[in-house]
Amino acid sequence: MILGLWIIFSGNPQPPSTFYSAHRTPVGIPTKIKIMLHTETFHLYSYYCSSCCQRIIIAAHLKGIPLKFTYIDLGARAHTTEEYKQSNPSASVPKLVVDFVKQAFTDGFRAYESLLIKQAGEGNFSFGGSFSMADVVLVPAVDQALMYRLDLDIVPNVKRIYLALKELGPFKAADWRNQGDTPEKFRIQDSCR
Ligand SMILES: N[C@@H](CCC(=O)N[C@@H](CS)C(=O)NCC(=O)O)C(=O)O
Repeated sequence: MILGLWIIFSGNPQPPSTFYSAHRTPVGIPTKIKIMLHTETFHLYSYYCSSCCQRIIIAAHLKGIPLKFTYIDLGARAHTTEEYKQSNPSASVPKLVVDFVKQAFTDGFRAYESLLIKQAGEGNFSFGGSFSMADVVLVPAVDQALMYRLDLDIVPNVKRIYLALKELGPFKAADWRNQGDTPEKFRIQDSCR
C-alpha cells in the first residue's frame, strides 16, 4: 500500500523542488524521520475526518513522535487556496512539514558567524585575506540554506562574505543556476558560462 504522504522538509524549500520538496513515501515512518525524532518538529496539516490524516496520527503515536497540528477545513476547501497549494501542489491533506533543515542551518551558520567575528574581521573571506577551503565549503552550504529560505540577516558576516564570494568567477561557474543541466527556469542570465 502506498501512503502518498506529502512531506515537506523545513517548510517551503525552493527549487529544484523535485529534489527537495516532497516525497511519495511507502507506508511507515521513513528512515530519515526515525533519525530525526528527538530534535525535530513535525507539523501536520490535518482534517479531522480524513482517513489519510488518521494514518499519520496513528503512525506518529506508534513511534512516539509529537505532532504540531494545523487544521485544514476540507469542507471549506481550505486545501485549494493558492497559499496552501504553494507548499502542497497536490491540494490535499495530510501535509507533513518537518522543520529540521532550517534549524540545522541556523545553528550551523550561527556557529560559523561567531568564528567569523573572531577571524574574518571586515574582510571578504572566511579566514585572512584570501580563499581557503572554508570559503569553498561555505558557499554551497549557503546556497542550500537559501533554498530553504533561511534569512541570512541573522548572520551578517556570513552574508557579507557569501555575497562577495558569489561575485567571483569560480563561484559563479559553480553556481547551481549556472550548470549544464540546470533547468531553464532556474538559470541566471547574467552569469559567466
Ligand atoms: N495519496 C494521498 C491522498 C491524500 C488525499 O487524497 N487526501 C484527501 C483526504 S483523505 C484530501 O485531501 N482530499 C481533498 C480533495 O481531494 O479535494 C494519501 O493517501 O495521503
